[in-house]
Amino acid sequence: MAAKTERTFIAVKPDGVQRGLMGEIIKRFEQKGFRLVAMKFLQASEDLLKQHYIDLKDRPFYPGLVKYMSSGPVLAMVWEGLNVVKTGRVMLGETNPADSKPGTIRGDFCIEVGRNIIHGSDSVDSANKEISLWFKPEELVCFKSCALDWIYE
Ligand code: DAT
Ligand code: MG
Repeated sequence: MAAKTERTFIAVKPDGVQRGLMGEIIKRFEQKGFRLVAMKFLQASEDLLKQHYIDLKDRPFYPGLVKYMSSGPVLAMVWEGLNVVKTGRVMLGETNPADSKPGTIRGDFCIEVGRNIIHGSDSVDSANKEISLWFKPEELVCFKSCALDWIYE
């Protein structure tokens, strides 16, 4: 049961929001069978985004990345399920959309690495860090999905 409660942080970036792709992205995670735990639509502050991407602070694209991510609202979400971190990354595709296969979100909806429309945690550790950075504990919603017994053996 514990494995099924793994959680990941997914965010639709400002370009995904502006391009009207929020519903499509929510749909993919929902239809896959993952459970929504939290969601909020917000204009993230530069401080929050700097912290979110702190591991990349020495990369040349870091200032541009923070500027792009703060250029408009983002849709921040927490999704839960068996291996959701790894499977979520597979659903996203590669960091560079040019390397992403058709059928993945980045493979289907974007072209350049600096406008790759979606974020997903890359490990369980970073997922936990990102979830606590973006959400208060009381914003995470616990409920038993009635579909659970039809999704898991
Ligand atoms: P990911 O978002 O796939 O986890 P990452 O954590 O390495 O990739 O980088 C975070 C974001 O930074 C990525 O989604 C887009 C941007 N980025 C990464 N590499 C880049 C590059 N070489 N040039 C411009 N932007 C880059
Ligand atoms: Mg990353």
